[in-house]
Amino acid sequence: MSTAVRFHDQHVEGTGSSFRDEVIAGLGLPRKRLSPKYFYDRRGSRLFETICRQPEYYLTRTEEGILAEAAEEIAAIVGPESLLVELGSGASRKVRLLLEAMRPRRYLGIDISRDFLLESTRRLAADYPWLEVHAAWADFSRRLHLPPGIEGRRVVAFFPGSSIGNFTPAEAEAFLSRLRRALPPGSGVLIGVDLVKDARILEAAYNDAAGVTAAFNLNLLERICRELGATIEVADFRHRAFFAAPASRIEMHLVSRCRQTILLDGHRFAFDRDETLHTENSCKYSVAGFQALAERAGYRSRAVWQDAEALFSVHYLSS
Ligand code: AVI
Repeated sequence: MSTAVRFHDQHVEGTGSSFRDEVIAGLGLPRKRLSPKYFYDRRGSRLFETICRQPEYYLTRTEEGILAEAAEEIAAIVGPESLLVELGSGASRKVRLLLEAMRPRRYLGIDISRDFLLESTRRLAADYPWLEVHAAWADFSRRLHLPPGIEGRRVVAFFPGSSIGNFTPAEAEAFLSRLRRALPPGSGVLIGVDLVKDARILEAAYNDAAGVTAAFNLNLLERICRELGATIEVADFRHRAFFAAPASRIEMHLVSRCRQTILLDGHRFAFDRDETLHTENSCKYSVAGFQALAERAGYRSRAVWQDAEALFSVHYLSS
């Protein structure tokens, strides 16, 4: 088997224009907001990797612990799959535990961050010469389909990290039903879901003492300046993350420290002092609450794993 990665360019919409259009639309709303998918340029992806190593950010190490402990059991339940698809593959570290236990024939990593995707899939191809490695550069939150030539096989989708929490529950349900329709019948989904818990633990995870989450949030404004040529005084914004109990979610915002105006492509967006730009929701579920959501999307829950402190859960769903 060659160690080359087969690259599939599915980024048909063109990042630049859709990013610009969404920024202009989001800043024009009465309650300004932007999609968290725009965090992940090269710098944002690197900052996210650093967040995952912060002591307060329990999600990554807890999910890795669950996967390490349950990998053989997961492989036995999931069965011998010919294709493992990772959604939002990022640094592709957790998937190594699954690859080693499941030994699928093919791996497909899908990510919105092109360079990061290429780096991580090249590393997988080098480390697992028995594996056929595919990389698809795509925004799977918008459109989801397997690249030609690898559709129609038995598939397990791996969606780690509680990225499903970055959708609202309604969006998560719609996304899971799209995923179910995009994969061949009998396919499964292995999905990491962060659990609702004491607000202090949650808030600490999104306000790390080293300020990495703050830099990740502010990088969105820097990216808008870098890529879209906007004029923004980034230092006049600050990071804010808090647990909104009624919606069971962490909300991240960028708060304007003063009255100011952002200039972009002839548009002017005025901020009052303390006005916010809402940049992310990170929804937290109970196990039963997530299972009910998955059922509404047409999935059945086949198995759930949790850590001893019930911080995080990993679900196996199939249709
Ligand atoms: C990728 N996603 C699941 C992370 C989360 O926890 O919602 C993104 C993140 N935002 C701030 N810290 C991490």
